[in-house]
Amino acid sequence: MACGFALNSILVTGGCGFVGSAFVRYVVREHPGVHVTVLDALTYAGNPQNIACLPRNRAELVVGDVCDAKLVRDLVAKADAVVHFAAETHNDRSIADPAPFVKTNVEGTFTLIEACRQLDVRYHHVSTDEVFGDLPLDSPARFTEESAYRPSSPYSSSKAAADMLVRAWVRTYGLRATISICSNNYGLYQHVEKFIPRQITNLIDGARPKLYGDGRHVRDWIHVEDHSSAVWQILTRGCVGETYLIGADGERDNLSVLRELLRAFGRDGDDFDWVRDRAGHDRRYAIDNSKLRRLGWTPTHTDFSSGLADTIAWYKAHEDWWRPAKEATEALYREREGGARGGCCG
Ligand code: NAD
Ligand code: TDX
Repeated sequence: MACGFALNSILVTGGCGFVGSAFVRYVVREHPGVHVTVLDALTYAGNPQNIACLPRNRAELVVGDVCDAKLVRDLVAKADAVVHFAAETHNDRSIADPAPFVKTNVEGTFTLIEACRQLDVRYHHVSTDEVFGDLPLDSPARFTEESAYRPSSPYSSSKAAADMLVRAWVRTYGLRATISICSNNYGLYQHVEKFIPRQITNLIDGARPKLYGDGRHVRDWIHVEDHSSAVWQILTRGCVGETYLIGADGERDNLSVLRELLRAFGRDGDDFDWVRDRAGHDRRYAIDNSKLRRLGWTPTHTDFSSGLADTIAWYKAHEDWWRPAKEATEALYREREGGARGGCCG
């Protein structure tokens, strides 16, 4: 399988979301010869402000759906490569209403890979470590490229289904594709529904953070900038047909992360609410990133405390960005949590 790839023009789906927009900003900043076309449906999670600072001659936004086969084909025809971030991404939403997850994550991926195979365009698929299900708390095991797919939630099963389509298109049609599987991202521009921004914005508002279950669930945190550089490395240096795991050795349990946030706001370590656990809540994720390191990638934002401090500072300075989504997000959470107490103290 061929390694190494040069490009002038890329199509990035979901480029107005958290991770996709970080990638677009990264490419515009680090790779001046590359033009980016963003295809984004601007769902509740997409915000054009995330890329508004970029020059129009470098990054152009097309508002549309990845399930729109004609639009997708027209855009793929103009690109040297496609990087597919667009997805429905929140586990809690997927439990409440799985339909959009199957539609966007499975049918959207199908639409893109069909266009890429018909036009013979290089395709990079962005996936998540949640496709592997979870690991026990009391074991040093980590996910590798050989781990079995065992997704737990409607979200992760729709992502796993999409990965399977890509793998089959590689083998059957020779689609020139790579897949990356990343752990939990944190950083600027993350929607306030997700764990870290939800708690930061609660603390800014003087409200109590919310912790699910017993708080011992472990996530392997990576800064979104490191995810961007890893995707670029795989897109340009990765071997077609291969899957690469992305992670930065950042395992932390939710209670420790929450206590670090409370400390940063000068609040007592117990000043939060235990709330009802997520159904099917995965216990632990952990990534073995050896294969990607062998490809020449190393994470640079490895000081989690300093990354978290920068993230807090950004949310404090950008209330205009997150405020419009906050109340509606908390209203959804109030419905989900229904006043119930958590598994630990409830
Ligand atoms: P996000 O929810 O912040 O953004 C998703 C983006 O996709 C939004 O801009 C939204 O408008 C767009 N979108 C949704 N449906 C669409 C459709 N039908 N057509 C076109 N655009 C559509 O998500 P994110 O956290 O940035 O995640 C991006 C990708 O990275 C996803 O594929 C996700 O599975 C993967 N990923 C995320 C993380 C993480 O921690 N955030 C970790 C690993 C992998
Ligand atoms: O209020 C909360 N309290 C809480 O304890 C929220 C919103 C979450 N949690 C817990 C649940 C998880 O154990 O925090 C952890 C992180 O939750 P999320 O931010 O919802 O992330 P997670 O479910 O781990 O999935 C994330 O990482 C992988 C992204 O949302 C996915 O899109 C990505 O694929």
